[in-house]
Amino acid sequence: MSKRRKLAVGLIGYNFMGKAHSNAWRQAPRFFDLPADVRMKTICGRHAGAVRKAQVQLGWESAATDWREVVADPEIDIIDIVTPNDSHAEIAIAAACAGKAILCEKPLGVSVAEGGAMLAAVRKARVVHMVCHNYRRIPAIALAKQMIEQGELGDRIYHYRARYAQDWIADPKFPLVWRLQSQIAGSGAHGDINAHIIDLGRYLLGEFREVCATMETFVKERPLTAGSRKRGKVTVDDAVTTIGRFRSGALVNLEATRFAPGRKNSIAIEINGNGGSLVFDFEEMNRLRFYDAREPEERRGFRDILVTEPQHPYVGSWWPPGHVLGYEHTFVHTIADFVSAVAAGKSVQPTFEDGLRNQQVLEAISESARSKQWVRVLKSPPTILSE
Ligand code: SOE
Repeated sequence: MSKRRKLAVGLIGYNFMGKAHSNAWRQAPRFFDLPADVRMKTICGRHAGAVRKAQVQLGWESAATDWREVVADPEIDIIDIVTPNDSHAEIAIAAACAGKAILCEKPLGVSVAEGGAMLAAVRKARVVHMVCHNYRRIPAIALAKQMIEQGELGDRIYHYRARYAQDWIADPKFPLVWRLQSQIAGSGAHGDINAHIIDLGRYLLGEFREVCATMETFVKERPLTAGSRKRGKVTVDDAVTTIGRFRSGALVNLEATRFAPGRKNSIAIEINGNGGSLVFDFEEMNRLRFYDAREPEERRGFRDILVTEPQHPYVGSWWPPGHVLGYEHTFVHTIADFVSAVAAGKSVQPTFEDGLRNQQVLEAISESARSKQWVRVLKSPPTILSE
């Protein structure tokens, strides 16, 4: 009998996403029938005390303070990157050179150039690569994808409207954390949460053709740290609004903001086609609303699909119908699919190419906001063409 493979993981980073990913590495093999086992080998972070605490709490075998050591570890098969955005490229490229499979948090890098270099590196090394756009694997979103593909919204999509709204920095006294500094984050609400609804648009409806956008930084200076009198400049956007068009001709309306008091992590999506409409709201993530325009007129109306049936994507591995899932499950699903792909040596969406295409849309939007012009989204980036 052939020995079952065990994939050893090195997680670089340990804060919010570190927790979400650690939980997923632990849960994925417990709930999904995976072709390989997972070994949570090393967690890495710059601060020895904090990373040691995370190691114990999150259940990793060992802790390290230098990511290079983790990437060089011959026992490690997978590098999972959950660090601030400006370090994704360097770590991913080194991991690819070391032959590791890579899961990287979004946004892929801080620019199209970085994304292109990352994609070139993983292609050259022939390693499995994935960007963690976890919301693709909300069962209701995966169901929406199936329904669109099966033509339930008809054969022509008119609109994709998506709003990602948060309020965690709406208070002007909130300090200048790394997410508000362009040299680390690349951009603000744009790369952080607009990236998610761009990804969902691409996943559900295909590539963007052109965009026209505006951005605003409502609070231009903030305390350097909580309660401090010293202030620093906010160098990223607080909100971004975009209209655009997919290559299919469908129209796009996007809004991403961290200035929507009361909206904690709202992702509201509506898609309209000639056969009907779909509505999704992350605050009720186990539901998908569907209007079938082909039903007899007198019986038409939005129907509420509770996406907790075993036939629904991912749900069969969890609880009986009606026992709802949450945010953390989206990471478990992502990691379950990633482990299967790594074990089989196969590609898994969203790949670094998806990450790069996302980055191209992000950059076109930034360029439009800067120039106050419509901007075409590049079809294929020069870095890929010259590979
Ligand atoms: C912070 O805005 C954040 O944690 C994002 O970085 C995540 O990608 C998003 O899903 C939740 O909010």
